[in-house]
Amino acid sequence: MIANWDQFLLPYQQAVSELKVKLRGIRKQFENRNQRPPIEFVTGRVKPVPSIVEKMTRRHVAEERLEQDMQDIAGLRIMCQFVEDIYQVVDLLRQRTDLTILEERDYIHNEKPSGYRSYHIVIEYPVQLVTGEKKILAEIQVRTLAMNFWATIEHSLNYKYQGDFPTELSARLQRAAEAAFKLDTEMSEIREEIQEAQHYTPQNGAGGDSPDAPHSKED
Ligand code: 0O2
Ligand code: 0O2
Repeated sequence: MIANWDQFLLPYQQAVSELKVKLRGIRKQFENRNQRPPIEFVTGRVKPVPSIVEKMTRRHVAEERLEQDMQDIAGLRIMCQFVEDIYQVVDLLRQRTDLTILEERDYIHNEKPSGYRSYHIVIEYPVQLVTGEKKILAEIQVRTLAMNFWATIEHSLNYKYQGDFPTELSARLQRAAEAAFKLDTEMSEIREEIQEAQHYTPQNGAGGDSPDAPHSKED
């Protein structure tokens, strides 16, 4: 077993801290330009040692392969208001030169059997250590607030059942995940309607003298 976990995990801790600052910086930049940020908030964690050891056993990951084969020792989570924001964030990440995207998994269009939805990105990220540069893997999960609400509660209920929910509960959780996704879709549609209404002014839209014509915010 790894003799010094603190030493092993140090580059991962550094990566999580740096990436939290960088990803929160995206939000700040949008705010400074008076634009709605596609990022609501960012969290991050280094996987606790007992969870790493449990996953190594479950996935038959040898100690020598841990760095390559366990992609989520460093984990970042980006929460967004709307599903469209997720894809905007993914595009922004693709353009960055300080990280390399290795894998993308779209669990939004291909939800997991549990009902879980999120967009997962595995990156290679270089950390600068006193011994030189070290490239580590990190997993970024991008999800809406509704997806996060479902995943957080399902994850905590999982502890109770150790991942083995009775069939009836699994079915209810799947239905709850669908309800959360419907809410996401509805919120996006409401937002689109509001945006359309704002663009529809007597100057640029037809029927300006109709009593039913929507008014822009400036009216
Ligand atoms: P801000 O400026 O308010 O966004 P840190 O010490 O902050 O680096 P820590 O304490 O480990 O990191 O926290 P973590 O778990 O990485 O992230 C917590 C951040 O997520 C906090 O932001 C919370 O405000 C934010 N957060 C958590 N849950 C919610 C939520 O439901 N809604 C919103 N809007 N934000 C949430 P900070 O650090 O205060 O920064
Ligand atoms: P944590 O830190 O507790 O969140 P595997 O880990 O074997 O399931 P893989 O291929 O390593 O799968 O990665 P995958 O499926 O892309 O992402 C795994 C992570 O996605 C999990 O990490 C969860 O964070 C999240 N996830 C995947 N499926 C579900 C689900 O059904 N419910 C919830 N709540 N989260 C899910 P860990 O390992 O659980 O770590």
